Amino acid sequence: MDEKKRYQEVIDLLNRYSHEYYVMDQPTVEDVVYDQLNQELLAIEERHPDWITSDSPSQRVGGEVLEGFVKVAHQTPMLSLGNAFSQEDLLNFDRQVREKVGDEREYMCELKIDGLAVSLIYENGIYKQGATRGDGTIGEDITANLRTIRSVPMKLRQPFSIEVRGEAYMPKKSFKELNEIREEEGQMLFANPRNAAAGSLRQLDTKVAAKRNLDIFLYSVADFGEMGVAKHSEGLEMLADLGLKVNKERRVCQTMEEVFAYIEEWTEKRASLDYDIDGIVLKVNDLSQQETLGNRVKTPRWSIAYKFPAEEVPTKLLDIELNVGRTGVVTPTAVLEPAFVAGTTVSRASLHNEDLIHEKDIRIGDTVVIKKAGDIIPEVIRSIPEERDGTQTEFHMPEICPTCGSELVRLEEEVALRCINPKCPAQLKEGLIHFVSRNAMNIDGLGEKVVMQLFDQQLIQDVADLYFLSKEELLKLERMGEKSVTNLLHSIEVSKENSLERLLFGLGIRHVGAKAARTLAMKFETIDRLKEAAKEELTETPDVGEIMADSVVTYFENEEVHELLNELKKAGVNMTYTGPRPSDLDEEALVFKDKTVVLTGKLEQFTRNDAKALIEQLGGNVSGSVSKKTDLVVAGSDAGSKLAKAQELGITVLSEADLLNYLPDKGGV
Ligand code: 0OX
Repeated sequence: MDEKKRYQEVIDLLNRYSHEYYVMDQPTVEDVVYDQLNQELLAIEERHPDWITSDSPSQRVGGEVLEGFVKVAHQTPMLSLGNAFSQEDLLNFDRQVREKVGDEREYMCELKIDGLAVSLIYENGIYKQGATRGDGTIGEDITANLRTIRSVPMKLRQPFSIEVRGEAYMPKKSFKELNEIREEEGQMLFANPRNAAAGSLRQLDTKVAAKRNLDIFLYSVADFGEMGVAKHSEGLEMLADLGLKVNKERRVCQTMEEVFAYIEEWTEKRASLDYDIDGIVLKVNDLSQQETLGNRVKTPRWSIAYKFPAEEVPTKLLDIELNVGRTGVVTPTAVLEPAFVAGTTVSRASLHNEDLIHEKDIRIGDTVVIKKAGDIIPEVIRSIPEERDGTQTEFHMPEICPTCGSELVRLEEEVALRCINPKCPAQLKEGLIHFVSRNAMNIDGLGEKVVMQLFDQQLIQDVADLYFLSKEELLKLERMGEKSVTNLLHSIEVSKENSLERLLFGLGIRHVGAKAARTLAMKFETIDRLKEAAKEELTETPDVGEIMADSVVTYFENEEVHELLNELKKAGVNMTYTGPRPSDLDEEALVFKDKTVVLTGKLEQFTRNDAKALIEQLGGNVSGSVSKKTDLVVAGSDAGSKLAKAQELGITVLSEADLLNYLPDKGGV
């Protein structure tokens, strides 16, 4: 036989056997048959290296060493899921669904695989790109690492161009084996299969990823509607028919009773699965109903995740420490004998306030039960009084601040005790940490540890001092070399240009969060105008209530605040709003007012986020998928199915150049 033809035949056979083994879990041939064919493949490829294509099974073993991960923009945002923690939450979800689409709704119930959301792009049926979810808009290109997963087909059964999404995970067995090997080799152990999967997919050496035995389940398509199916369940069958691995434990339910029965069944059976699940996903099965329900910014309204109750673990309460926060609130914190809960070791947990400690009858030295609320925040749930041996002691809040010694006060209607000394070092420190943090002045290279050192060595007392730090002073700090000092000074310099809302938020005025800071900055434009604003003027601002207005007025009445602002001004810190300003545009300029706009293809002049911001500034809403409700589509180069769909539906298509014309400084607006 013609060798080229045989080469293709061998590839097809290997792909078929792989599918039977890795996807269907139903092998039809002995391992030796597979191995022989594989040898034959390698021999042919050695003779004809130029024949090797990226979909050859030989390409799965890795070998490529990457320099880093390239960012990729998702054409359709990769959504995540809202959470439900009780039957009540699920009934609420169902009620909201029925309010919008009527009582005739059915749900697909799926296991919630505890892995990493990924997307796979196939072009004409050939695997082209794999990416992580990232923030949902921009992820990382992990094409090579995902290729090493045997159940990811390199070629679909039909030459479809689709983007499928699913969860890459590490089976429990592979995780156990991996950690056993790592333990023998004295390497750090992975906390759970999820972290191990994430670590494996972030390997730059694809050979390492190839050895990690990862697996995948696919559960959606960027746009199921494009595949000509009417239901999510039909879409999943189609994915399976294409050769993709779809979890078979799914079930369509007509009533909430059926949904609860499914949840109960899997709550019991989850331990017997060979992969971790952390809940159940509910999806409205009808795709047109999904479209009616639509999406929030990051989560769909047609789907929700029920999370299994958190794992509860007993441990010892060794001590209760006191922490003084930025606003002076003194919080008791549990110091615990380290315990492993939901994937990480927990050794501290907030106890919130004295009343709660007494309500839960928690004493120092007790055996207590801990869990992670929402699987993230460690919490002491209760004590086990039966385990007391008489050495336990009751806890009482001190009357004075543990840091500065001034008397603690309980403000009206608050449970918390506060230190109201504005010069309390603990508060000043926390205030400084807040000032430089990401949502405030965003000073890179100024982490908590550096701020603490600067403060403890009395190099800074207030936030203005940051702007008068010298190179010599910084070089004296621990672990600060020439390079980090230069970088830090640069970041400090850059922060002077921040728009006013960052400064306002950073100052830590009570009750003024990041959002309110933006609203205030946008309305009053300069800090001097805000400083003079009367309470009435403040409460006229959207989102600003009485309490916040009082707090702002009181803050700016303070003589010390005036001095601080003068120092900041002297340092050259900007105190004017320079962010986007939709109110500048008159109504006529809002060219996209109330229009739903979809972005597709590659844009050269804009990042996706900038294009989105511009459209929103011009009154529009940006949506991820093209439907009858879409008013406009902006198509960059290489626009694919969305453009085709827009044309099919007769929707107006704009080019990137059209969009550029709307830029305020291009005279378009
Ligand atoms: C899972 C899982 C996650 C994705 C965005 C809208 C619906 N971890 O197993 N997400 C989804 O679907 C979401 N389904 C799943 N089965």
